[in-house]
Amino acid sequence: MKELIDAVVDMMEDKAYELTRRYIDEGKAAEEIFSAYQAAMEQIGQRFEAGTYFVPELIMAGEMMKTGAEIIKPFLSQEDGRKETRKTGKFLLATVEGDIHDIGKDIVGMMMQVNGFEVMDLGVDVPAATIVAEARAFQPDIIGLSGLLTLAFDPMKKCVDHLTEAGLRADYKVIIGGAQMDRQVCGHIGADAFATDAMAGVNICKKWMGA
Ligand code: B12
Repeated sequence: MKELIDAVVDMMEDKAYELTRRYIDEGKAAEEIFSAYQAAMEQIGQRFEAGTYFVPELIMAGEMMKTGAEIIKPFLSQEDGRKETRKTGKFLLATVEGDIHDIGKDIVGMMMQVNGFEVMDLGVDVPAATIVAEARAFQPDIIGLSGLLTLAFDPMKKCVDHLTEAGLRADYKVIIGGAQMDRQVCGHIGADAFATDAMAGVNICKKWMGA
């Protein structure tokens, strides 16, 4: 996978998609190809922090990740092998207010669908009040909040607090996700669980649903 990671990190768009398709043709697991993109994003983030990459590179990286995910997507359901027709549960998903990162969120939404969840995706930069209102309407089993910025912690907490104030907290499980999440952040926000990768999140949600 190193060749793919390097191609993404070096912004060699065409080469990255060509390798993605080739790996799929060779029968490599879609999950593994995903991980390569994620590893590349990690390196791009480090270059951004070090001041050698700037916002245009982040934007380009975002586009590459999305296109890569589109190529991989059809093979994820095949990989699952047993496309579930039974509904696992209802999942409401949003990137919280102040945060516009949506690549990870979209992957989570996609993985949830592949695993039988009915997903409602509210998009990015979604205020807590909107999430609570949409939860009342959609009646999900689980609310998934995404955020990549440390600045997203407070809006996530606000969302959980709003649910509590509305007397709805016990009605939903809340899972938060994003690379920065850990047990301590989860406790501060008052979520039921956290995940730093999509599959871990899916497994927690499936367990909650007894699936
Ligand atoms: C691409 C990118 C962007 C793109 C986003 C494009 C898009 N459409 O999403 C753009 C250019 C817009 C961007 C903007 C900014 N970014 Co940015 N960005 C990134 C980068 C390089 C990759 C993120 C990514 O897509 N990763 C790949 C996905 C697949 O991984 P993921 O998001 O972690 O998602 C996985 C898991 O976390 C989990 N997950 C995610 N959500 C959820 C939700 C649930 C419910 C569950 C269960 C799981 C789950 O599952 C996913 C799949 O496995 C990261 C660096 C990094 N290493 O993360 C910086 C990074 C997140 N950005 C950063 C910053 C600072 C910014 C800006 C402030 C830059 C600026 N000066 O303008 C702005 C903020 C804009 C805003 N208000 O949100 C910092 C954040 C630092 C911090 N501590 O807050 C990072 C960490 C870079 C860095 N090292 O400094 N960014």
